[in-house]
Amino acid sequence: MKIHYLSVAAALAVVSIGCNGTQSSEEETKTQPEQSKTIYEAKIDALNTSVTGGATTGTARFAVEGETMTVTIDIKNAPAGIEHWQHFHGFTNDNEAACATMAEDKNGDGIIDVVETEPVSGTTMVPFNELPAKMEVGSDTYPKAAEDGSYHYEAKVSVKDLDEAFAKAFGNAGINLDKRVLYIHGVPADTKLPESVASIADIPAHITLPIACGKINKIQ
Ligand SMILES: [Cu+2]
Repeated sequence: MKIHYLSVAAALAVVSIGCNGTQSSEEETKTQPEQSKTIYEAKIDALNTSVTGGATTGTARFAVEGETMTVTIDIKNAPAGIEHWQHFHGFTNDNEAACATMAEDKNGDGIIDVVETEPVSGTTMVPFNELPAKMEVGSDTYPKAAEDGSYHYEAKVSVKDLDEAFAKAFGNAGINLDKRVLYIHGVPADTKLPESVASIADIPAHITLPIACGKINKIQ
């Protein structure tokens, strides 16, 4: 990354000399670090409010600067006192993921379960728990909502480590954040869910039940 950055700066310097003399090359170099920051955001809206009894909402921000991606997720009004699984979901081809709507409730039980999200949202990809780059979806290090249903999550992720783990799991798809959606999951274990609510692998449905989703967009 550093070598690449230097070569860009050098190329700009050469262009500057060619066009305007040497004066502007210093300015170009100074503005480089700002330009190398890429920011993605997701506005997170509620799903399955008939189960949660309230609208879980929030925002997520992914700031990629050089080798590090800083992820911050702020959630309000989630079921209190429990951990909430959160991941970006997406497709391993070029397709752009979208958040599920009630149109995806194919079995008509009034609940969008995680399996029903797959046709529009793709598969579970990267977990936002203690160590995202480990890509261990089934973990107990996801954030826990406070008594008021809010939580703040923040993680610094090595882009290189995440790229490598992602390639191992999903081949050449690439992280491509702006083709992904962020899901927040989880209702209390004693929530009465119909038998028709499906889950993935042998994970109980109350853990994987989607409670909010946001499309990730590149904003800078
Ligand atoms: Cu998920």
